[in-house]
Amino acid sequence: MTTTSAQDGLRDHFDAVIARHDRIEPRDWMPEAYRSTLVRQIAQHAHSEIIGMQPEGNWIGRAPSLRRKAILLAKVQDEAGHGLYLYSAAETLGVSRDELVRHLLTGRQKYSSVFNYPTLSYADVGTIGWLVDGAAICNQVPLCRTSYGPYGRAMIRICKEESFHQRQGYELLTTMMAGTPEQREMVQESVNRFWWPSLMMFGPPDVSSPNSERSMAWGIKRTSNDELRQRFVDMTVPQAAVLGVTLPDPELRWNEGRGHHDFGEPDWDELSAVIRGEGPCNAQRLAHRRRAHQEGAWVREAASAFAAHEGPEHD
Ligand code: BYC
Repeated sequence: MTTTSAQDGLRDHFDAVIARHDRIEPRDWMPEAYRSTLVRQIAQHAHSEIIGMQPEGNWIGRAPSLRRKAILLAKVQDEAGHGLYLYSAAETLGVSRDELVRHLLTGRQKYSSVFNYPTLSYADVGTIGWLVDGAAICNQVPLCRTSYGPYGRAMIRICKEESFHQRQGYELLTTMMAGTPEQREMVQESVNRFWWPSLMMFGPPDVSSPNSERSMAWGIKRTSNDELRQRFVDMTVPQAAVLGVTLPDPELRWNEGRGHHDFGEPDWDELSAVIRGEGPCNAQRLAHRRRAHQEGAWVREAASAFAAHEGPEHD
């Protein structure tokens, strides 16, 4: 076989795996653009989990009871775990975790826009669980069937934990809604602030999503941004009714003909600005992460020195 026909054979194998919705594995040949798209998306996802620890972590020291504190601590720790599964999945594509962390800290790689909004009350812990984790589940369940094996397998485990997170958020809000008028007001105010940023988590509309077409052709993404956003709205409206909160969108109504809810247009200029680094907390989130990374330097050095001392079998 000539080199060219060997390469054709590898490409045919890749195309056949994608066509039958099967998995590409780390040692399989893959087009460079497929690899770099995966690194971009998985890294962005991993960074989101790590930066996503901050808004809720803000409330650990001020949780209203020991029980709430234990729940919140466990949840925030889970997010760290998700980040680690995802960095590991990205490493199978030939990038190191050091490199990915450097790209986060220098602002070269992104993380989800939703974590650039402040958490102003304890109700935000519940709202993030309900809406932000709820949106994450909608987005991530189809990713369990993504075409890259290590990413799909990481997502299966993450989704199980995310659905638990979503329920804890909903349970917290249910408890607050059964409390005083001030507590109910806190929940409504929090939902008002997080509703639109949650819809923006799914990315720009399909017509202005530069990556969607290729990512869907490769089976990296299984469902489009708009379709997932619609799924999330349809899932959330009845939950809001049970909770007794109003979703802050005057255009939100059931459309019998479509069999879906119609809803208003998110402010796409706001999403672009937050992605560009101009959201209310972008600078604070990155500064905090850089400081934490610096403060953890001695732990990384000690672990490396220990591994070197113990020999390669302990590396
Ligand atoms: N925020 O062509 P598009 C969690 C970027 S964490 C920031 O549609 P794509 C949790 C996009 O990267 C949940 N950037 O892109 C953690 C692209 O820019 P580049 C995180 C955004 O990749 C802690 C450009 O805009 N989940 O669950 O096809 C506590 C054009 O967009 C955003 C994931 O990361 C955004 N919202 O689709 C609680 C899921 N939207 O990279 C909860 C995995 C778009 O070309 N990721 N951009 O410069 C995905 O599913 C996809 O990457 C997206 C975007 C749907 C987000």
